[in-house]
Amino acid sequence: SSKLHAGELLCELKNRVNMTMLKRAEIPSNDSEWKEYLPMKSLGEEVRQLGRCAVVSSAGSIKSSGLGSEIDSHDAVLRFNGAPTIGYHHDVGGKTTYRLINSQLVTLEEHQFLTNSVYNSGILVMWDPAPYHAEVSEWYRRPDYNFFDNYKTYRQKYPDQPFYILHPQTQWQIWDILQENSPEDIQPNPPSSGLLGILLMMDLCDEVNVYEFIPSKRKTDICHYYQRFQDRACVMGAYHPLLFEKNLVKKINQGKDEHIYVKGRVTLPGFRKIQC
Ligand code: NCC
Repeated sequence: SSKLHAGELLCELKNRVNMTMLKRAEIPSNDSEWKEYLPMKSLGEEVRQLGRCAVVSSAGSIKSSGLGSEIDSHDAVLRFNGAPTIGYHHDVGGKTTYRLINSQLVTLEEHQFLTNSVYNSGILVMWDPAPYHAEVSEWYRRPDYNFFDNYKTYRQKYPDQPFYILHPQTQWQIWDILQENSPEDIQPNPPSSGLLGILLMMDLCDEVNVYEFIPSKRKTDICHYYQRFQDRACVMGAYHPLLFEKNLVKKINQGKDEHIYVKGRVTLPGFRKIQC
C-alpha cells in the first residue's frame, strides 16, 4: 500500500471525498412521497461559511477535561448521536450547531429518537451504512436500518429543524482512502460517525479542532462521558475501522502533540484552506 505524507493525504481527502447531502431528485421516484420530507435547501444554502469549528467525540476521556468553554468558543460545534450537554457543560460545552446521528439510533425504539429533547437543537445529519459503492437506488431499496418512517415522523413533528441525510457515497470514498493508507486489510465496514463528522466539518469550516477522537492522557475504557459502561471496543473499534481512522487523523494533525496529550485536541485545516 502507498503511504502518503500529510499534505498529500489532505489533498486526497479534499479531492476524492464529496461531503454532500442526499437530494430529493436522487431518490427513486416510483414509491415515494417520503422524499418530500428531505430539506428543500441544500446544506450549503442553509449555512454560511464557517471559521473555527469544533468536533466533540463522545469518548469517556473528555470527562473532567474542563474543555467546555474552549469548545463553546468555536463558531460551530458538532456532536454525535445521543451525546448530551445538559449536566456536562464544564467538560463538553453547551453549543450544538450540528448533530451527526446514525440510522440505528433513528430507527430503534430503545433510543427514543422521537421523544428525547437532546435531538431538538442544531442541524441534524443522519447516515446509514450502504453497500460498497452502491448506487443510491440500491441502497434505498435495502438500507441497513429502515429509518424512513421515523425520519418522516420527526420531520412532521419538527418541520423547522434542518435534518439532512448524508449521501451514502461519502462513507466509501473515505473508506477507500483509509484502506489505501493502512498497512493491513481493514474491516469492510463504513467509518465511524466520528470520522464522517470530522470530514463534514473540514468541508464546511476554515479550521477544525477535534476533541478526544485521539485520546488524551485521560484515556479510559469508559465508553462515553455520559454513561458508566466500559468497553475497550469503543476506543479501538470493532465494527468500524476506528483504529485506522485515528491513525489517519493523527497523521494530518497540524497541532502540537502536547495538545493531544493534554486536551485530546487535534487541529485540522478546512478543505478550502488546502492548496493542492
Ligand atoms: O459511540 P458513538 O458511535 O455514538 O460515538 C460517537 C463517535 O465518537 C468517537 N468515540 C466514541 C467513544 C469512544 N470511547 N471513543 C471515540 O473515539 C467515535 O468516532 C464515534 O464514532 C457511531 O459511530 O455512530 C457510534 O454509535 C454507537 C451507537 O449506535 C450510538 O451511540 C447510538 O446509541 C455505536 N455503538 C453501538 O452500536 C453499541 C458505536 O459503535 C459507534
